[in-house]
Amino acid sequence: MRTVLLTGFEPFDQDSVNPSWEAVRQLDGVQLDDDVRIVAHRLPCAFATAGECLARLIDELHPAMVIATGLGPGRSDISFERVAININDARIPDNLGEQPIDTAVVTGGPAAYFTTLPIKAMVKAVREAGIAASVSQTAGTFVCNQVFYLLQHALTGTSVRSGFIHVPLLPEQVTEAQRPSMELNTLVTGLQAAVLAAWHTTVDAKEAGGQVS
Ligand code: PCA
Repeated sequence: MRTVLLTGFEPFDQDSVNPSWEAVRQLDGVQLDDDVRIVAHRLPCAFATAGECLARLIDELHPAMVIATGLGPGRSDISFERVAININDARIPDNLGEQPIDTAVVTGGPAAYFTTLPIKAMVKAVREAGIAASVSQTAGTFVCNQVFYLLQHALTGTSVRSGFIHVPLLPEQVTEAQRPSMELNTLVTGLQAAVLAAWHTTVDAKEAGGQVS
């Protein structure tokens, strides 16, 4: 049996839930094919421990694909990250009180890594399920970007594809009316469609997903 490792994060910044973990935990054990299933794990929201935790999971599980997810407060759709950059610049402290400013994720590492997931096909699959999705050109500079960078760094040169997805807040987390959110069930359905598309797509779709600045 092969494994697709799906991770979500613990809550951070005074939130009591993190929709990324609430959604991926519901996909734990889901079968993608006869011999492939999703295994879901939660990562700590801390610069010092998140990467270690992910590295341990990769060592133990030998996954055939890895998709990390996190909350992007302010995101209005399921967003598929294109690029991880080699910088930590935290606007708020992480869950261990650490707030790195302008430090490298990996000293001497490349400036950036691209996702190795077929993100255009994944966006398409989620939209076909009637759920809002887009390509995102930045994963931020907090713990999610760090984990995304470390993930791509660890798997570079292997055949294991990997990447990162940001999800919106849940409706119950939104106090100001104008902040976007997405229902948990919608997130679960969207993420499942995305993971399935990733698993079954080797050559990405050629569809516009960029932005004019
Ligand atoms: N979102 C944060 C870190 C953990 C999470 O779920 C981020 O976007 O960096």
